[in-house]
Amino acid sequence: MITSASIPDAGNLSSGSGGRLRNCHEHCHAHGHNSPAITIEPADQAIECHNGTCHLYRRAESAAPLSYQWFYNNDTLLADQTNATLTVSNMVIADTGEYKVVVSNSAGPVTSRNALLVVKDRIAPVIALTGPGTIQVECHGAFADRGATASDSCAGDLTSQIITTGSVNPDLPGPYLLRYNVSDPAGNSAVEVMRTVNVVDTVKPLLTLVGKRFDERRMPRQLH
Ligand SMILES: [Ca+2]
Repeated sequence: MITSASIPDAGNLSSGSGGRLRNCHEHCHAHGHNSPAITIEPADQAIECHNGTCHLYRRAESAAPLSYQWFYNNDTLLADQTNATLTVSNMVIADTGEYKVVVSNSAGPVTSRNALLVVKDRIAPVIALTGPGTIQVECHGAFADRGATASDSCAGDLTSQIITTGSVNPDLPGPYLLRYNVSDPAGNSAVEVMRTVNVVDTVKPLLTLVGKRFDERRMPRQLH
């Protein structure tokens, strides 16, 4: 059983891997035990899209000065990531992948294990009404719904994805309900937002005479 982690390429070692141990011993001897000694490997992590900051940490010890270089998916060099800790903010779904670091000193490089970093979108979008939540429309008047907007911390503007249900008949007084819903690409649904449209009749009826207008001057005298 391996009790010490002060062995190069510790991520590839196990208690039953005799061949790997032999390779390690050869490597250690070749470098006079001066290669970086690994004490902590970077761990797998799940990060919230755009809202989390990733910290991948690898601890290595050596008497000689150490240098670090992080890589993405094995061979993509992250030019600005040259510290023991990889720190990345505002990660997007496409940043999901494997990250490793190569630690070097004068005796040579040592490569960490690949840490799987999964960027997830677990936050629902938010819908905001455009205009008031309750609208009054005069019967037979014009009505045009101003709709709503939707935004998501990961997917961005989802306004075009909003599904509106319900309808308004401006020619028939009564209350009408419009519902707005949207989901982000990860399937997180926003809290439903609603708008009430009250079609009202507030205009008094207009009476129009049909025929001749009544003229009291032409009434019989006894009726005065
Ligand atoms: Ca989201």
